[in-house]
Amino acid sequence: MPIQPPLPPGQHVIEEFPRFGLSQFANRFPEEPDKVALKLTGDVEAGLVVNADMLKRLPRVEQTSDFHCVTTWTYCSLQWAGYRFADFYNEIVRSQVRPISSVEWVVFRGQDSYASILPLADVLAPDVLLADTLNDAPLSIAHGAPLRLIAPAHYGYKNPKHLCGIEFWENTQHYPPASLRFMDHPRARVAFEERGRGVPGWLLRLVYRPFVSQTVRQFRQALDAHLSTLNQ
Ligand SMILES: Nc1nc2c(c(=O)[nH]1)N[C@H]1C(S)=C(S)[C@@H](COP(=O)(O)O)O[C@H]1N2
Ligand SMILES: [Mo]
Repeated sequence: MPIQPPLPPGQHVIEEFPRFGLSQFANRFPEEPDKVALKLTGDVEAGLVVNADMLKRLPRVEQTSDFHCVTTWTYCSLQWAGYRFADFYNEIVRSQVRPISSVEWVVFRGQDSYASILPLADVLAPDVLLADTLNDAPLSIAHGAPLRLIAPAHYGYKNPKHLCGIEFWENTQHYPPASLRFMDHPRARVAFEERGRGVPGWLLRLVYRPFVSQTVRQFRQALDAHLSTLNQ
């Protein structure tokens, strides 16, 4: 057996990668899981809608990373592929959208109306991807079709699925958190156990852990029901 590197604080490994999230999103699904249409707005000089062909001009990258949910589960060694956010920013955003120089925050929005925010400096890290495949297959509806953010140094809630919009802002006033304020740390770095805001990470472990199995079940049942309506 290879020696496993230590897990981040308070995490444990699970054997299946679940569809997961806040329960109010269990029954929401992308309307267009096959079509990339990323609306870029915010404190910018020009808006732009980016499609799959525009992304294809960027270098493709592959990356294997672990995925850490704030509720304490970790799924190891997922193989994502897509585009580096930094390449997307440097090649498309800087030249065609032209954010004002004081932009510091990036808001990511999903087709299911989920949203998350991260500092621009954090999403320019080389391991942050706009991913469109997982383990060599196009992203499924469960895991983020058609495109999702992968930011492995940050908890799962900073990795929005079904991306349809990215906004570049000077401050955080345009961002309504999907969850309660204490649940939404501005950076949410896994290594520093930044699970939430104003509450210690070790305490949130204890608060969240009891809800994991029922959430997994709820998300699985909702997906099964959704897929059966699609197949009718
Ligand atoms: N669009 C969207 N993105 C989302 C969520 C969601 O409900 N909707 N849940 C977040 C949370 S809390 C987690 S842990 C991960 C789960 O990703 P998975 O369903 O691929 O396991 O997605 C994140 N991104
Ligand atoms: Mo999560």
